[in-house]
Amino acid sequence: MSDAAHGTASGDETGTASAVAAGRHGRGAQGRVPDRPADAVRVLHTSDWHLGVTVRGESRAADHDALIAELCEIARAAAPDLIVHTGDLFDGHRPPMHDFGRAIRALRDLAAIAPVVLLAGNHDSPVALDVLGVALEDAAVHVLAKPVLAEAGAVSTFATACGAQLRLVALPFVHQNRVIRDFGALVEANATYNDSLRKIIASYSAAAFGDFDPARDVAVFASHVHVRDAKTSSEKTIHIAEDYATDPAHFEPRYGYLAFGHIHVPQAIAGGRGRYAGSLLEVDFERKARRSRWWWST
Ligand SMILES: [Mn+2]
Repeated sequence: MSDAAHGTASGDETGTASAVAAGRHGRGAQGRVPDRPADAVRVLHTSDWHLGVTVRGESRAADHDALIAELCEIARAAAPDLIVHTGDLFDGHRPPMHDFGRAIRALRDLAAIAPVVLLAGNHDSPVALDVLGVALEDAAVHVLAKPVLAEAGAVSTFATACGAQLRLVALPFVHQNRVIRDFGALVEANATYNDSLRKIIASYSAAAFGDFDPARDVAVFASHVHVRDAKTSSEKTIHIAEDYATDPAHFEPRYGYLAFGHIHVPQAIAGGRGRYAGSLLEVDFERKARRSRWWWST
């Protein structure tokens, strides 16, 4: 249980859906989620749904429906100030129409509980997410379909139940071959990916902390990125080679919570300052099934 003071967001409070349902983390609202200190900001963090994925030729749609329903139930009980989805909403660049509908319904349901920010992962097509954003224009869903310069919408501010201002800094997946195209004014052509990310993150932080008051504000950084030292599952490692890993030191200490997507194994990262929420369901098929998870910071 976190005792996060006003002005901080802590990633201490975590759990699986089953652990929450069993009340292992304390008696919270409806007996399902932990109590929140009156002066804490709460962010529900989910990631890597991979809607449309098939495993050995089998659709996972029924599993997605069940897990999304469970997630919505937890969100209702947790009453977060913000819901962050850190990317790979879809498994493919051309999501099947029924998965597009599934995404619209799910995000609309979540947005009825708290504002939702969705950022693109490497599996997401910017065009598909742009269209999704159009379909959700009337809902409290902020879709970030591709990385942009800091001043073009990387930072957004949300009111919270405790009166703190929540400042969310969101960086969608930055493709290694498109760093120059997306951030040409900021990075050098011969720089390493990690060094380019350092500059991009620094520019985002400069925009976020310009008038930041730690007594009043809480800052959260969200991204679809491979952070160095992340533990990966046995498959698909070619996409997440350590050469392209981002140094956690790039995320300055004023961030109260770091919300990451991309690595499917749920885990604490960056010295415990952040987390990979992990994939909603098993998409990298392994012999030993792993439980789907999500996290929140209180
Ligand atoms: Mn993924």
